[in-house]
Amino acid sequence: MEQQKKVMLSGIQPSGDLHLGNYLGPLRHWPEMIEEFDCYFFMADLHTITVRQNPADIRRRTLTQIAQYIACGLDPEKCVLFVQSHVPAHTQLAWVLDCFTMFGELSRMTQFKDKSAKNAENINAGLFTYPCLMAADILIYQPDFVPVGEDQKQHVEICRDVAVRFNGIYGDVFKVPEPYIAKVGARIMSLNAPETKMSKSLPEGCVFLMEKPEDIMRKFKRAVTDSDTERCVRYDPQAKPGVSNLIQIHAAATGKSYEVIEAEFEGKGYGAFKPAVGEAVVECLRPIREETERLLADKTYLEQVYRTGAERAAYVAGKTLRKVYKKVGFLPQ
Ligand code: ATP
Ligand code: LTN
Repeated sequence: MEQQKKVMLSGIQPSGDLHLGNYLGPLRHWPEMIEEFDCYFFMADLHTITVRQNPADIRRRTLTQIAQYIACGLDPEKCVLFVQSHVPAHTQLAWVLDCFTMFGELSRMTQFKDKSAKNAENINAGLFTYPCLMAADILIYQPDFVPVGEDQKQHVEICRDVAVRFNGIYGDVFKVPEPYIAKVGARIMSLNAPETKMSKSLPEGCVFLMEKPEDIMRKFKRAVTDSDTERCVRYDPQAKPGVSNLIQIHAAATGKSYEVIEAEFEGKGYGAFKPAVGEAVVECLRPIREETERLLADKTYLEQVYRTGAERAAYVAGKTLRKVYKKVGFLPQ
């Protein structure tokens, strides 16, 4: 009998253009998974409106993100690619999960604390219950694994807690998924502030996937290195956060080990190292940018991809939602 494939799911919000942190953290690993697992990858557009957005930007970024997913190697024939808002079962399940998630649990979420500190004038209910929608995104496909960057681990943990709580009351409805966090690249730091993670909200320290090679080189040449007297290329995140981040980026972009990189730049200093990392990144991103541009010129193809994806996703999501509705006692239609 053919063994059933394990299921994997992940998404990224189209709230900013995709950057090197998104790529070297989770996205780069997704294509390896599509052969081995049944994979669902989506554009988490519903999540973006917890912060005020320009509507035209959401549309443009969502479409670009689909093209980028494909350009990074996610073959739409081999995995399910879709837009979150095209599958209403996510929000339907989210409401149910809202009622099984505690105020105290949500108050402890670091992302909520960070984002509400940054947007003090718009601490809306969606920002607070965001983890319930994320739990619904996940649980509705019954995945075994959720590949994300380290900063999302807490959200996957609350999702597991809610699933266990729900299963404890109604029986085994949800599979309890594991977060899956790659070691190299799990946390790419900002190029000009290596103590904070690379993020679109700090654009000078952030390299975007669609950025021109000359802009990428400029950002790497200006990258903050450390003020220690040693000035050698050595991986030591405590003493040398800036250089260690660059080593990590080089390693993730080229597949070389930290030791090989250290040996390659022994005695060469930061002046030679920074442009070399820039070049490695430019070469790593070039095929992705070119393929994304090619795909964006073919809107009909992209539309067909996300329509088919939404149909396939809705079929699976509908099954879980019907089971949940029945368990909680809603009268069947
Ligand atoms: P924000 O600026 O709102 O924090 P972001 O730019 O960090 O957003 P997200 O949409 O939150 O991007 O992240 C999408 C995915 O990329 C998540 O799985 C997240 O863990 C991962 N990720 C984001 N930034 C990094 C980073 N610097 N290093 C590694 N992974 C990252
Ligand atoms: N919260 C995530 C995006 C996201 C997600 C998900 C990731 C929304 N739903 C489900 C994995 C699984 C973020 O901000 N990066």
